[in-house]
Amino acid sequence: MHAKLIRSPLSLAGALVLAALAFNPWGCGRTQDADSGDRADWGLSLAERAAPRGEEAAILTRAPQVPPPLTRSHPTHVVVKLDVREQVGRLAEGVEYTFWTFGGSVPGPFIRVRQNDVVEFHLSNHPDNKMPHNIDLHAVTGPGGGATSSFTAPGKSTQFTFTALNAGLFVYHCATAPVGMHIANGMYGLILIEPPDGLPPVDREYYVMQSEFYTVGGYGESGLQSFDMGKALREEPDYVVFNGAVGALADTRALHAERGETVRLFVGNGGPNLISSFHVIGEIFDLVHGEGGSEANQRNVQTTLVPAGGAAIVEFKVDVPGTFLLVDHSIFRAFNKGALAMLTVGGEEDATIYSGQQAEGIYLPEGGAVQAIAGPRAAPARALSLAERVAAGGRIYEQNCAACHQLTGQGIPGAFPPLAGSDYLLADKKRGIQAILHGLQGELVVNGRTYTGVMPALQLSDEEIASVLSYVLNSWGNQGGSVEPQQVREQRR
Ligand code: HEC
Ligand SMILES: [Cu+2]
Repeated sequence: MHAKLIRSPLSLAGALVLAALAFNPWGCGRTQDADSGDRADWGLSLAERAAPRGEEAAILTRAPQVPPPLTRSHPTHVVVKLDVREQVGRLAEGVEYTFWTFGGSVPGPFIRVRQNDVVEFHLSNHPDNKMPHNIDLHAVTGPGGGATSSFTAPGKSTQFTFTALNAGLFVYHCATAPVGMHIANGMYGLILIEPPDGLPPVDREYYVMQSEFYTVGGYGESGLQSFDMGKALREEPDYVVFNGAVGALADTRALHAERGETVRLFVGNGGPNLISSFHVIGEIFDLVHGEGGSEANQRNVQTTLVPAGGAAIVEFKVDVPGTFLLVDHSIFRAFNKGALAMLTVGGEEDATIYSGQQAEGIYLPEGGAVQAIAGPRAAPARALSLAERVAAGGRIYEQNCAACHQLTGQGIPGAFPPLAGSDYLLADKKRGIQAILHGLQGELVVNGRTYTGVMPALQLSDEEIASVLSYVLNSWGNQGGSVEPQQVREQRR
């Protein structure tokens, strides 16, 4: 496995061999040197061997993009410039949050350097910011991982230099007091230290980082939300997300690959508190670099743990097309708190690997038709205006519908039909009333796609059904309109 991971220096020619041998500090490489009998460089001191040549600016990328693999065969002097910005951004549909960010995004930019590179690190704190910040890179050997040298007040810059001694995938984060709050507000990212001979080539590389948010309002409560210290202390997040927001990697923003390609995910966990049980529904990791270490240490893995302040590299070949969901398999986090991303795979079906559904029938052991989910009943105090009805409907939607139809109303391809732009619903809003009152099952075509799932009847009051459907009609570019409680009453049988 080791030999597969690191290209053998013996396979490289002439001077390249010397360079590769000289800068390959891995034990395995040394053994191979000895076996090869080529000792031309053995007289060099350690310092001479690792001396960087040249200088370059690091390419930084925003998640989910990853900088291109390094092609250098020697270490160099790399300049990394990162700035901190405190800014309002989207946490979920209709929910905003004042993020503290590295580079204006959550997670911060992906940094990619080579083992033994000398990294000149500049941290700048935007003058409009309110707080001092610093950075602790887990890839740094030195006090505080750089934090003790990078405390930066708003409007200031600091600089320190480190040598990337150890290969692997590392988390970086702010470590200014209160540390937990700086991390909870979004201050983390990943830095990859490539081994001297790089990682084996793959077709696609992506950057995915999990983290939690603790908001004063509950999940989905709209408006600008602020940090809730009490929930953070109790480790009870309202949101658990990939790449800084609910749906950051869903629908049009999904990751993509074509059938037959190999995919490498650099997975980080900013925490601040939770350990991730990282899983891709419908895929098996062919290789895992557990805890982000430089060696692949496991094959054929279903779910890998990613510790808070830790990482993992997972690789798999996509053999069949479809939508694959990336989740934290602590599953309520995925379907109820946002820890759900999508990888869409294009290409031809392969029935020898996956047939698709081959039979479908109705199985009703309890004799009933559709089972009902009980819910609270709100007593209407007075007639609501359309605006009030839509606002009330938004909350009902988040609690009763979003788990399946998604906060964005886009549904999930193949499983839950969209409510945004649904030709089925928009042709006749009574169908929405019927669906909620009595549930829905059997074949259903929405926007040309066939769905065969089951929607449970929901025990909502006339008032609530009127509100939630008014919200749906007035959201996501739908045509508008309203549903009144009286219209719901008429549909009850
Ligand atoms: C447990 C998952 C689930 C929940 C919760 C749920 N639905 Fe559905 N819904 C479905 C499924 C599955 C279908 C498709 C049923 C079929 O294939 O016959 C559907 C179909 C629909 C349809 C018709 C198809 C379309 O896209 O227009 C509407 C309208 C609808 N749901 C509205 C709602 C509303 C409003 C809520 C919340 C009050 C809700 N649903 C809650 C799963 C769910
Ligand atoms: Cu900070």
